[in-house]
Amino acid sequence: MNTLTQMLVSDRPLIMGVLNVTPDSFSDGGQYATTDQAIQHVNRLIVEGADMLDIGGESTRPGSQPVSLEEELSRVIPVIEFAVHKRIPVSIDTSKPAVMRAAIRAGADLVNDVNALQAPGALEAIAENSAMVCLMHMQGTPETMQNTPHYSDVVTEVQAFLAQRIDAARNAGIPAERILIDPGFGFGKTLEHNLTLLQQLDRLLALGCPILVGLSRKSMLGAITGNTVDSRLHASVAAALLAVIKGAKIVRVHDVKATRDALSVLEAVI
Ligand code: 9MG
Repeated sequence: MNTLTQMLVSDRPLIMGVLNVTPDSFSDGGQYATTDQAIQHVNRLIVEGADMLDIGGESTRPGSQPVSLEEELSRVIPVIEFAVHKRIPVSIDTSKPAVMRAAIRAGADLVNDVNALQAPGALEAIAENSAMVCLMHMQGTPETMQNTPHYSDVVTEVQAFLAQRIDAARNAGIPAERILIDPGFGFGKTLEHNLTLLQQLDRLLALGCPILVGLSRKSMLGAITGNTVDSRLHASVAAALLAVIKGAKIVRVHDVKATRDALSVLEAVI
């Protein structure tokens, strides 16, 4: 059993620290765009108590533009190699099969795919390796997803999509123990959709896979509090705690230390 698998079977909620090696991600765009800046941030996230890191080289924020394979690889691979050397489990945030393969070769333990392995060759890239995968729900694409999100019943539809992607993954030869799921807060959802999903997150537990959520600094928290993206720390911590109480196993966060402290209090009580 590797470190990530061991952590997943523990009772403890896990913190995934976000590291966007990009010039344009929505809340930290440009801060860690060079390899040196990104490596310094790896060290900081580890000191603050991250259980794993999610390293991405292409922004998925609403309206973002795709980047080339070469550019994405040059952004993420040196940072993954450094994180692996520091012995922290690494997730690669990508939807490109070639990046998945290169990241796994460099030591990544998890592929975080906001496109749920729907790209041609993505299922095979995971099936032929032993890495885990996170299948996330999104309505539309990052370019267009916030234009007119629409659902008759958001929880039922997200659940049905994730069930279908779990089936596709299993049919491709990926065992259930290697699959995580994520409702995709903010990915083709209005504030009301996001709130309904958070209220009813525990319904997704019926799918039998650990739940990962990303709420950190998202627009829904800005809509609730009126705060700009750089002032959403407290709302992000509250949202992470709520998600864990509603059944999330992993919270994907920018502010690791504050989330770690809040989860320590929660764990001391429950
Ligand atoms: C890359 N990324 C941005 N937001 C995310 C979220 O909510 N979940 C996952 N799995 N990845 C995300």
